[in-house]
Amino acid sequence: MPLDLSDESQYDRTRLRQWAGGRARSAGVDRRDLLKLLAAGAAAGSVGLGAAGTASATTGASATTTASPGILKPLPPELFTLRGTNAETKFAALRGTGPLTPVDRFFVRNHTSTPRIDAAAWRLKVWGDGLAGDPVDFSYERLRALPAVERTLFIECAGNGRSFYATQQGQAVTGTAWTLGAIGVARWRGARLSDVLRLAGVTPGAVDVLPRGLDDEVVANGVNLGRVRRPLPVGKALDDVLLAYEMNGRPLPADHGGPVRLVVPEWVGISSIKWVGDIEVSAEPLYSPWNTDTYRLFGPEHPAQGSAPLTRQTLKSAFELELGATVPVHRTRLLTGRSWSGGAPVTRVEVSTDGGGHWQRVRLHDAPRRGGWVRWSLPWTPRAAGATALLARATDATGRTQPETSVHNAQGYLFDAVVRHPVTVV
Ligand SMILES: Nc1nc2c(c(=O)[nH]1)N[C@H]1C(S)=C(S)[C@@H](COP(=O)(O)O)O[C@H]1N2
Ligand SMILES: [Mo]
Repeated sequence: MPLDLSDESQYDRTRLRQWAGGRARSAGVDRRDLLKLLAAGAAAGSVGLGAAGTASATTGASATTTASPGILKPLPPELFTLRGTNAETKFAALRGTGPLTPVDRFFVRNHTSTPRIDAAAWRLKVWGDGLAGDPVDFSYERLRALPAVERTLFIECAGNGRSFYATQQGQAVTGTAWTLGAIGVARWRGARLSDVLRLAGVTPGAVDVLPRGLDDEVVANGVNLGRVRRPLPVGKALDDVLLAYEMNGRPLPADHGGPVRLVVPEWVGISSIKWVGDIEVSAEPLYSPWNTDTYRLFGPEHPAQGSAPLTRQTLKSAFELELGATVPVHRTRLLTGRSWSGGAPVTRVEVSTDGGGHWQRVRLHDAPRRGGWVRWSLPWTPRAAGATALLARATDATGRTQPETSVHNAQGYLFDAVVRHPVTVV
């Protein structure tokens, strides 16, 4: 039976074997450099590329910075927490905002900084030995003239929630110390990547596509990793991926990849390459640092060479309230929050206001949707003063519920445990 590479698990197992056996090609990084990095990573017990431009989450206090990152939009402190080159959305700032995250509070994750790219001069070059012929160029106008699709989807960093490995589970991880705000949901409008690939002459022999950003090259541990890029299996690329040029009804803002970015439904944020400038279509399997050294699970709980490259995001819930908020006793307030998953729609959410002793099912305000989130609410009247924890626990359509603890991995990806949200009743 032929391999079905649109099946993620088959794809992952296959590519992992090929890469470990030296049969997948390195896309743009010298193999000696990769081996050097892998050796260094193994010696350190983890792989170190995640350290580029990031704060360590190994300490209880999540590191934040006030230095101005290379982000163009305003980052007022009531909407964002700055973390290195990145800006995390404050969940409290989402209260009352509706199902879509407004652009003024949508998180930004930049490996380097936001480039300014003129849409009129922008070109997308599609090339590679997985095409029938020569490279094909698409202008912004040509892309916009293709049939447009619109979808409401989250983009979420694979490391969202990472800091809770340290603060809640006492485990060291590397990478940006996000709390839960490295997610946003937007209405994306764009062309289908499948239409572009077909117009470019993709052949049945194509295996991987490699979209690459026009932002600066990334240097980590003294090694130039080149431009941000991560291979996608051709099955996913031809399935539901967008080349988005609008976000929430407006031209895609520069910080979110304007003029054009990929939006890869339900998959880890790194798949959704911003400022895409070219796409290699390859008849050979490809790897880049973003599917070998990072965005895989490493550590004692995982295979020695690491897990398969990450694909889908996991299950999470967050309250629209500051961590450590102070709330008055005996006064009823409406607790609000959101739950989401890249696996299946969230169908049930339960909340505990007494540190996990009792749970109640909460009212959902949105129909469960793939690739989106549901808003929920619960009136709460604190009965006694003192410190407590609010917990929210989501269950998806497959019956999967957020666990009490998340399986550790060195780079702190895919945190899915129920978060204990501290509050003080006064
Ligand atoms: N070209 C490029 N694409 C990129 C990145 C980047 O730094 N450069 N960051 C990735 C990561 S890790 C994430 S989580 C998302 C973040 O998208 P946002 O900044 O629009 O929220 O973009 C992805 N695409
Ligand atoms: Mo990310």
